[in-house]
Amino acid sequence: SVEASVPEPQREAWRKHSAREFNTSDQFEDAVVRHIETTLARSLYNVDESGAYAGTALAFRDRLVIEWNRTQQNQTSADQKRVYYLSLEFLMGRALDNAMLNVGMKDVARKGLDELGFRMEDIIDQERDAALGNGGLGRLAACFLDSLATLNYPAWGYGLRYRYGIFRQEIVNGYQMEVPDYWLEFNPWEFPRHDVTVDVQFYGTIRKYMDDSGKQHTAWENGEIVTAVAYDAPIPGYGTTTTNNLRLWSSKASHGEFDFTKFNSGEYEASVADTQRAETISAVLYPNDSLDRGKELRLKQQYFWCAASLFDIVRRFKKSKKAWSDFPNQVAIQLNDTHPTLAIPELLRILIDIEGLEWDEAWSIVQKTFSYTNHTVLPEALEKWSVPLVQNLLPRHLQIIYDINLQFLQFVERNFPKDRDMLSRVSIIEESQPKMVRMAYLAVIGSHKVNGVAELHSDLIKTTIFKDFVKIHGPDKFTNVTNGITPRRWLHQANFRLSELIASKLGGYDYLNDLTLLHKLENYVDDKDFRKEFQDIKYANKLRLARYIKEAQGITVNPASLFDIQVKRIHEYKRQQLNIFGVIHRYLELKEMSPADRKKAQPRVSIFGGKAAPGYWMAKTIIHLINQVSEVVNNDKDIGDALKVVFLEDYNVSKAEIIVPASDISEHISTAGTEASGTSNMKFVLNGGLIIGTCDGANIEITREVGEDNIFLFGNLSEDVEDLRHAHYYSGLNIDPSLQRVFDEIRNGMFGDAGQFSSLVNSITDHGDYYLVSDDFKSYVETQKLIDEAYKNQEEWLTKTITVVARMGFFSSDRCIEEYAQEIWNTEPVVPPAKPQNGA
Ligand code: T68
Repeated sequence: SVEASVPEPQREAWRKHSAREFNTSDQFEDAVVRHIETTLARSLYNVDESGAYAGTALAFRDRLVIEWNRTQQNQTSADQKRVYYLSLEFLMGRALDNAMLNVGMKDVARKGLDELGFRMEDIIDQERDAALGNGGLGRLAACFLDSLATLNYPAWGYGLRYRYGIFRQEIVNGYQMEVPDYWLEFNPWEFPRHDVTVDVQFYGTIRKYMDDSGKQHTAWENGEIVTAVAYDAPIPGYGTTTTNNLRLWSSKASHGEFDFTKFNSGEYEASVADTQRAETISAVLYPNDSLDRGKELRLKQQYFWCAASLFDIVRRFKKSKKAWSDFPNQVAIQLNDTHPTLAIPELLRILIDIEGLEWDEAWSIVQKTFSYTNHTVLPEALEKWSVPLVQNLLPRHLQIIYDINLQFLQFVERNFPKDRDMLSRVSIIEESQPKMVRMAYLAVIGSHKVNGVAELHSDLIKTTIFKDFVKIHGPDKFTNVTNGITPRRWLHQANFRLSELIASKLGGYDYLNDLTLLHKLENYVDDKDFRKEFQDIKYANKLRLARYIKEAQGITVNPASLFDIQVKRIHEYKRQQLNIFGVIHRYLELKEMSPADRKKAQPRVSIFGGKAAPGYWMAKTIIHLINQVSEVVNNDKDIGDALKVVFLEDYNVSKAEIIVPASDISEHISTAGTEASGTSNMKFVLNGGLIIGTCDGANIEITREVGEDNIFLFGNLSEDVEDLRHAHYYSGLNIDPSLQRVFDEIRNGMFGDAGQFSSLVNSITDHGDYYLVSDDFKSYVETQKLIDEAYKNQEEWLTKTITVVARMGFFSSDRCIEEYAQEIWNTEPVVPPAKPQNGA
């Protein structure tokens, strides 16, 4: 704790021995060798790259820890409002390269490692990804942590320390297989805090009682207790000493290893089983990215994490001895989607049942404290929990939810007496069989602000899922914060040569802290040397990816081809099927050409990557089709370099860092109105790739920034989607002959057993084509033609790619964080303390 302290007479000794930071490569080598020889008990006779990675990571960790402690002390004494970002997912990727960059000692480390006989790149490559997330939502949380620290906001992330992150994807005979990701074997970045624990209750009973003064109380008791143990990881900012905290909770049985009453009465196995049941809570990340499955263990995870985090936040607040009315001035809690919505009734429970506040005061504190980010309008992804399930697991919370609902519905009834249906439409409780708790409604009602993640998306939530709530609460409660990405990882780390080139023109790396400075690059669009270097960098990045493709998939691709990349979770709404049908169409056209014409065609490599949720058969079928097409096309002697198809196994953050800088074109082709924002679209463009995309999510704002001439848009607009679906239902589909041909060839077995793909093709031809593949196919294929043509003019293409990079300043996650801080959290940065001399 911050108050506990050594008495003054002994402090001198502490200061004298206080940890020293390495500053030279010599000191760095000292630290590495010491860690390898003592912490790891290895030596120069048996140290390999993994050992050198461990030694390097531990050396940098030492430096981070010093800044981290200093930051935490400084933020506590600054006594300002803290932001708590509650997210079930933090898709962090690797930490070492980022730590080196932010600590600012990468060159020192490079030299040191070289002297010890290792290559920096190989060492960085030894680290496993921290893959505690599914996709965009989890990676957004990671970018936000980076920006919060960089901008000196006092902010903590709270999440779960899963023993298994997102599964590792293996492709066997063209099919996805899932392998558990046990990532904790060696994780130098986390610090177990065995002294920071919270006991979390489940099940149990409710007792109402009256105290001596006649006041009514409610107690929740006799439940099962599971202990949450904190594991902390330092989050260093770039260009600042601010180092924030990411606290992840791990579950374990309460009261030590075993229930000793059972142990003593001979029920040894039962005791071990209890222990394992407790540990199961934080064991595994659910791998569904846009589907709500309503599993009890998932609800347990959510409550376990919310209860532990809230207890921790309240404990910290109570140390300040401030009045409860000050809570919202000290604490802002951001709910990353509805996953942490139970934090709302949990804070009410703490304030009312434990701290003795009245409902109205507690409710006002809650609403001022929370804000909620929505990431989807897809109905199947909106979280609902069955009332009987919640009743059993969290009986007190269900009561509180009913109380919130009652107050809310009474308010609605008073204000909208004529709209009778409104009550059932907006009720937190859906009157179905069984009844369901609508978590998004609870999150909206319990928050003071609700935001979408791109302009179109934020407009859509106001006109669709939250339409009634706009009427009830007024439009000001709803706002937009368009997503962003951290340029440190997604430009400087992933594409160092480009970052270096930019810095050489902009007079240094200030642009990494103010991405809008990129606009100055437009002055160099016609600069011959700049153009040459820009182009060389793109080629080198493509070469690097080509090498990786060869090594990982055994496929030879020509880096001079147009690289067309779609990497993201596999989902029908993201329409990888549209892409692969387009590839098949291209293949059929190439087959028909004369060899001379084929030679003239623009060579292309179609690259796919992404995981399917293990139970999502259609997505798995799409992966299978891509792999089958790859097999046929890549082995067709007629085709050669004119077309290659690659499915990159096990797409993750560290692979994205290789893939993203290598695109000529990337695909963001969701059915209009379905992709809330997308963030990889921003990453690709920031690295000088162009987009083929629909008018969806952040594509629209990217278009506004880069200009319509510098993006390839196609397809129907979101306002037409409903009519088109209606037309499919009542007048049938309109399948373009070119698409029909693709279907015919699939059904004729060109890509193997047609039965494997019938459900996929039939979902379009016979089952309504919900995602409008048939409506957009023609325009998609035509736009791909335009791209082939445009790419042939390499000079114009280059101008476009330079121009788009210069215009991407808006999409930094730093800008997002400033918007959240000003519009939603009402927080200020805390200036980090000056570094003391001698590194103490
Ligand atoms: C994504 N959502 C959006 N969800 O799809 C994407 N969902 O458009 C947006 O850019 C991104 O969020 C950031 O705002 C997700 O990634 C999930 O991963 C998810 C996980 C569990 C349950 C539901």
